[in-house]
Amino acid sequence: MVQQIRHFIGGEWVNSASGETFESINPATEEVIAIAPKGDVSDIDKAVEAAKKAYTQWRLIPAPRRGEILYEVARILQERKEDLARLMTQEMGKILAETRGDVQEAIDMAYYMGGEGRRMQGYTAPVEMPNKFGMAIRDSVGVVGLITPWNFPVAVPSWKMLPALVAGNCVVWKPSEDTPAISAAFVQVFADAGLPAGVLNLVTGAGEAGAALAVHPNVRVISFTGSTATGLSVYTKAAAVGKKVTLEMGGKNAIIVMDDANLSLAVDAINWSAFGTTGQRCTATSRLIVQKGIKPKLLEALAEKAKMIKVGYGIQPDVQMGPLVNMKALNKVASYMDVAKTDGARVLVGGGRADMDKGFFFLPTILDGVKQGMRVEQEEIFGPVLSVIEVESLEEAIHVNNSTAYGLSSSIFTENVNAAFRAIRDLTTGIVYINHGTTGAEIQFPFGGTRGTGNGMREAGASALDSFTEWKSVYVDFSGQLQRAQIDNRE
Ligand code: UN1
Repeated sequence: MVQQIRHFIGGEWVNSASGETFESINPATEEVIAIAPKGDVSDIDKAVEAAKKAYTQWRLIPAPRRGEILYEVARILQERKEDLARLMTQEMGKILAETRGDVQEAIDMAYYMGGEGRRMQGYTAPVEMPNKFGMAIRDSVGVVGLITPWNFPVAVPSWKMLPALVAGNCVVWKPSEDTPAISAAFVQVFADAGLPAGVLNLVTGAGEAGAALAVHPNVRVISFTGSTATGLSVYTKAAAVGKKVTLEMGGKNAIIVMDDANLSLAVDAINWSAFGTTGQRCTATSRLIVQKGIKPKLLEALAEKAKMIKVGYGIQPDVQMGPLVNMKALNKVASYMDVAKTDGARVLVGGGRADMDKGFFFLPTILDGVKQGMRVEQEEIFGPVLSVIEVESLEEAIHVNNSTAYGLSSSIFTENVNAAFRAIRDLTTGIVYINHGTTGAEIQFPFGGTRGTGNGMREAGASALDSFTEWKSVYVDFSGQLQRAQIDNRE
């Protein structure tokens, strides 16, 4: 059955002003699962108007009460977890175990941010004058615009909308055009949890709607997760009109395996981090930097494991890896096989489409003989492709890890505590793992990357509030008289 999706604006499910629609395709079966309105400037205008109107009331609701609505969001998500997970698998392809995990991240975040309703910590500091009090408090910013990707269609939006909402902002959300159905189902949870009309608005569609949101004069903040090309374009447009922007873009994450590593631990972690979610995580491992001594044994074990991965429709319980999200992604990943061969790399495992009647399936792929600086070692492929780079030493491994345009996540497998701590000090990524793969970040710590991965902001943890609040410094003079020796005319 094909679902009919609508925008959610001012508490109502509505069609596009233009009447134009687009299809959402199941990447495993190529069936149309939903038809959604293609939002444009006028839909964004209406959504921002609704959000602006709702903001006058929402900002005045005490933060602990706002937090209680988020607890209710968490409870309903828990109740609908299985249904949401299945819909997500149908719409974007990752396997059920992963889509359940995606919903769980949003549940965790809803409880965490619900708790921020009773913290939202600012600070006080002593002031210079007698009978005077000073404090810095977090204030809401107004209407915020969220632009999110298809690969974590519930978790990643939750990292943005939950802190935005608890801080007292109203939201206009433009999700990826690959996932309108799961986005609408997620918004329904907020409506059912009692979020007032207009506080959260959904406009489905493609780049046109996102670009309109990025430049809208009544939107103060844009938070974006997605491809580097789109992120930089959103950033440029939004910055030109003075908005605060949070960006989370590409990754080219590596696992370093030292000669003294626990082999079976490393094999499991690499397999999961490289091929889990079909390699379509910004945190996925796409480079294996391996010390010479352990390389033959490690590659042999990895190749054996990669060949065993059952590729297929993620709704089936025995399937371990789903399809790529769409035909464009499949063509992109496939095109990198020629790039790899031309540059002198060798396909050890996989290297092509999986043999299926339908769907955008690609085999788990390991490329050996990759050298630092090759395109497959530098560019984000966003598929199940692992490039293997051999190194001599820890210093060389760290150098290779740090020499990309991105800086999201990195990992080292070693049993040597000195090597581990040197790596913590010298790996220049926003997230570092010791004896664990590059995926699996938890919501209570800052999430984000250095260099081209972002623009210095962080999501998740208490730092998430930085994107969606302004500091307000407050001075209360209770002396009852004009005090002349102020800082500005002190002798
Ligand atoms: C992403 O791919 O955009 O750390 C997010 C992880 C997940 C989040 C990934 N918790 O792999």
